[in-house]
Amino acid sequence: MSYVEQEIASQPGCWTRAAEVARDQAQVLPSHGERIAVVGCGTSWFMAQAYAVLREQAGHGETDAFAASEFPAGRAYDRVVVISRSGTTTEVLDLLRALTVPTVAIIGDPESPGVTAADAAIVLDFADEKSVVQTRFATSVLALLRASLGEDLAGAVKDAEAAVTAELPFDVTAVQQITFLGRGWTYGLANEAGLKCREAATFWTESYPAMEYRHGPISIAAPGRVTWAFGEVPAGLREDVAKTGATFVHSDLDPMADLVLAQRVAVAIAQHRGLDPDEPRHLTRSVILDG
Ligand code: F1P
Repeated sequence: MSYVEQEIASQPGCWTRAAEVARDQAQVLPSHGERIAVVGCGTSWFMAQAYAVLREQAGHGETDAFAASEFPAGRAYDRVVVISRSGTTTEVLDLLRALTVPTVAIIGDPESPGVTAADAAIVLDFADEKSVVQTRFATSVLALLRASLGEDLAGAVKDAEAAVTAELPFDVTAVQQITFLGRGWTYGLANEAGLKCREAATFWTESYPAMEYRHGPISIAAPGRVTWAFGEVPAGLREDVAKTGATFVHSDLDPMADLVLAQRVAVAIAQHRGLDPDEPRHLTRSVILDG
């Protein structure tokens, strides 16, 4: 079994531990009412997107999400939350060193420079990964952040237990393309699901806010292709996809558990293509740029 498969399967237990960390570390996480930004790169950025929507919707305060490289210098935030598995990503470290507002970093590797570059660090070493392609670190961070907003994750954990062994929702040996959709916080999950398939399987995916799909991207839908919606499905969307001949995929699982299914689809497509998902093309565990 590949490392990534083992890491995918371990997510339910990691989420339970992450929710415990949220309780233990409540004093370093953003306070109620603070205006904050959340940043990361790649997968970590997509988790930032999901958390930003959840926090604002839960009434905890204005929350923006940015790719670390696109952080708008000069904006007034009370705190910046940084997500990085490696704690070595260049854009993340550059930003941490440049910021003058309080920072908290959520990091996988306890020995990394990100831990000391931030004013406070929460280390999820139990969720760190051998794989290049992130799965359990990302979802454990989001589990921690959801728990910090007062969510009970027991249902999500139960759904994840089902998702690690459930039958995949379509034939991965026949699918040509997948478009992932989400609304609100699940748009970040859709972005992450799309990235997973590109990274692990060099497979063509796209991702959009669900209501944007009919504004052009639906032209890609066709027999042999899949449209996969996370969370709330806009009225009429299922029917509109059916008319194209594409397969519509949606699950009643917690959307984070549905992401587990998408991670498994990414690995299954890679294996079908004869690729090793632990050795993704052109990728490294962390992007460390010269100069
Ligand atoms: C972020 C990241 C990963 C991506 C790749 C390169 O890393 O962009 O999302 O899969 O491995 O690095 P990190 O800052 O969370 O360590």
